[in-house]
Amino acid sequence: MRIVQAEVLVTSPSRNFVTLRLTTDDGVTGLGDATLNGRELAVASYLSDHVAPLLIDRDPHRIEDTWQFLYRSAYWRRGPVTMAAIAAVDMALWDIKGKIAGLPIYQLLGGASRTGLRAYGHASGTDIPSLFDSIRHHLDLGYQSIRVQTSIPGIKAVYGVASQKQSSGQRYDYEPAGRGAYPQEEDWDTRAYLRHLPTVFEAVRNEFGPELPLLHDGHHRMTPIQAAKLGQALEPYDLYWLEDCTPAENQEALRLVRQHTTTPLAIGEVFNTVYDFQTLIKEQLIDYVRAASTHFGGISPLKKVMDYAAQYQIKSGFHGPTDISPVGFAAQLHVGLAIHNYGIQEFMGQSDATNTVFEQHMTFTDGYLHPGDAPGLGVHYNDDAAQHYPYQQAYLPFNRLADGTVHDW
Ligand code: GCO
Ligand code: MG
Repeated sequence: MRIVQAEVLVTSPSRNFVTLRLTTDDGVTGLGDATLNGRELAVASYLSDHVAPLLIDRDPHRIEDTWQFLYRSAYWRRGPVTMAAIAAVDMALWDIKGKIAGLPIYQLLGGASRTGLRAYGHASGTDIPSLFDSIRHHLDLGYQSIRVQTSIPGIKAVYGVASQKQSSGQRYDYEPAGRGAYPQEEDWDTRAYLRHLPTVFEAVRNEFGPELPLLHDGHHRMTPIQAAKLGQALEPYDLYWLEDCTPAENQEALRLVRQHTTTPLAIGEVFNTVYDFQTLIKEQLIDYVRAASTHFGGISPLKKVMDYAAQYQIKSGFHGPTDISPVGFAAQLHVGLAIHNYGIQEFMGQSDATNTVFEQHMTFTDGYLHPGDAPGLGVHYNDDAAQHYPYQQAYLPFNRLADGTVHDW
């Protein structure tokens, strides 16, 4: 069996997505997600200019060999562009293998370790009443775990707080990169944030009780000592996790945070390889691995990092915003169902337009996700729907402090 075609598909139903589709000489197709929010065309070029020609005539069954070939033969290792491209190939090959075997990928990874994948949803509000409404709305949708993000008095726009509905009535939230030729500038004040956030969690606990698992995303904005202080301040509210409390390319920073707080820590959505987690896992400085299949080289390395993490009782919390396409999302659901050390899965849901381009077998019932039992990933790419949505340039926002200094967004 050999690969005869490698197509790079770019579409923008409500945000940009990059998808790789491989076809074998028997006509079996496999999909892979290569979406890198705000830098999509770099991955599309990496794939079409440098990877697709190397795949033609290869045996699609040789997943590990192809992964190692792409990783090592490039010489230049790691990085989000490279690893998103390799991820797409890896997923597409697993998809093909599953279709040939007539099995969903989770069966090829060892079979289901649970009946469903507990998911958390994103509640946010510009003030306490709107935050409570958002939490209630998510509980109505079936979510049993809730991420809480709020506006901060004195700060105009904050990551994670949904905007108003667009006048068109179309779904709109903070997640898609803003369409246009330049990133939007937002403002930030860490001291104001550190003062305000514990009061929000106190209000939420008072209203919703002690049981509901609550999460929060610090989005890389704190120094280690600020993160330690926040973790400590949030301890009375028993968070499920505090995410990305520091910019974690400095893994040692987490030692300091860990010394000061028992609030569980989750990190890794911007990581690309197991090496980014090496110290964090070995020294048990985190509790949840936030990698996404799409930015971490695909299904194969995601399974490997979780097997490594299992030795240290560290669990999964895979990154699942809308910039992980339904293809990448399905890939990590299959991994999540198979591994023993599953923790929780982030799930925002995609727009209707996205769901017409990517036809899926995934289900979300009573707060639990399941990838479905279709062979392979269980996702079909609808070319006719996709062609209505050409690529649109888009950038994530960035932050400046009051004195004009650029800060982590
Ligand atoms: C999350 C992430 C996202 C990122 C996004 C950037 O926890 O879901 O922080 O919201 O901001 O993936 O493209
Ligand atoms: Mg995050």
